[in-house]
Amino acid sequence: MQKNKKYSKVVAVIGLGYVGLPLAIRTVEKGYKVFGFDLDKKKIQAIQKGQSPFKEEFIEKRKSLLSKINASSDPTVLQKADIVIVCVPTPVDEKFYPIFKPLISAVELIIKNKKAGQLIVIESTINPGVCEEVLMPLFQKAKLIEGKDYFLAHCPERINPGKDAISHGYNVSNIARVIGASSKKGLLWAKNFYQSIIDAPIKAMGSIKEAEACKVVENSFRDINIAFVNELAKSFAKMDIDVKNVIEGAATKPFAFMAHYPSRGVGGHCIPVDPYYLIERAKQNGFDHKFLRSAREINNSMPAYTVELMHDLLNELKLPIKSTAVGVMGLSYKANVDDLRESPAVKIIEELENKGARVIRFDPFIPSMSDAKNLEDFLKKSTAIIFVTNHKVFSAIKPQTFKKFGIRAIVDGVNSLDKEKIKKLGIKYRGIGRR
Ligand code: SAJ
Repeated sequence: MQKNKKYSKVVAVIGLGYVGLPLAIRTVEKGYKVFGFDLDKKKIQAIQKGQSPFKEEFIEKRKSLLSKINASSDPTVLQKADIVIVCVPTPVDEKFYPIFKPLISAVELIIKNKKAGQLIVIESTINPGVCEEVLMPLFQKAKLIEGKDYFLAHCPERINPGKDAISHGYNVSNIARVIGASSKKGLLWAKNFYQSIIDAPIKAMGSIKEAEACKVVENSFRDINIAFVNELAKSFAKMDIDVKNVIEGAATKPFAFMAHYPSRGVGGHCIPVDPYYLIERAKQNGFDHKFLRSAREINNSMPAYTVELMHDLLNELKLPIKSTAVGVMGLSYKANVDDLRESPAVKIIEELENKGARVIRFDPFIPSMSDAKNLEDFLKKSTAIIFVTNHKVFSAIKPQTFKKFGIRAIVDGVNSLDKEKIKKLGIKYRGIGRR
């Protein structure tokens, strides 16, 4: 482990999930003394035993560093830190209003266990204005002055769950970051800290609000691009044009085009959530993001659209969807993670059950939610399949295997199966915008 000249600097990370745990490991790897705080005692015990509480390749490759994190659910450890980094979830409620409770409780813990002059960095995704209008008042109430008793900065997280240096090339150690802060000293301190743990540019923004805006803009950009191709998929399906081929064709243009792909829906704790931050915040300031809202409506419609495709195929087979065993292959929101948050699979299962189908769930990453002990058992139990998550482990399945187990119809929710081979075997096939 490389000794870092700032070894005396002690860092505390609040929230040891997909964002906080890789960050804590990376900070240990760069020679800092790190306290990891989380309310979840089971998670703390796992980390203390050197086990990762969830599957993440970045962590798997640095397992030996887990036990070097001083993991604790005792908030007094925060008093020992010079830098406290907040990585707690910021979900939205059923009306898509941002829920800041976890963030506010984390800041209240910091205040209760404060050490004079700490740098507090918020990594959780928040909309413009939250640091100054929600968090700083908490410090003011405790008579703490920013720039003297504490320094506040925002460095929005940019992790890629499920992708690692091998497969995707990006992880917490090499993704460029932006930082905004309320004071010059806080900005400099935060920039120096992040530059010491990340091998990529760290951009200082003009204000904390600009940094807050970056993350919601990045992820809204992704959401609207996915909505664009999802709408194309629905339209091209009616014109018998294979949208995946067209996107791959358009992507040969070496500039001014960025490929996104239609699917059974948009899941995860970032993309389907962050645009609502912007929509809500802008509404409070008298602006309606019609475009962002309609993109969200299009993406939210994809799970039901996917189930309708399955219903059509079963009708073609004169199989009533009622009591037909429909397998949902993959439950997590994207490949190679065990994360169900906002997963389209949840909505697809709901829609199938509303139609009376007998749902067989299977995800090797989430055995506890599976109705089959393995793939063979899953295929045996299913008459038709909706392919929801293209885990690497599924890529080896040959179309003949579906035939062997008598699968009658497949809706390829991630457009990643070999449609021609499947159709040649006499299995009904629909993709999202391809047939
Ligand atoms: N999806 C599509 N079509 C696409 C891309 C994604 O339907 O073309 C779906 C995925 O299946 C998934 C959802 O959208 O259900 C989100 O996918 P994602 O690849 O964006 O995965 P996330 O949620 O892990 O997004 C994170 C984000 N990172 C941060 O917020 C720091 C996002 O900004 C990254 O672009 C993304 O990882 C990434 O590229 O891996």
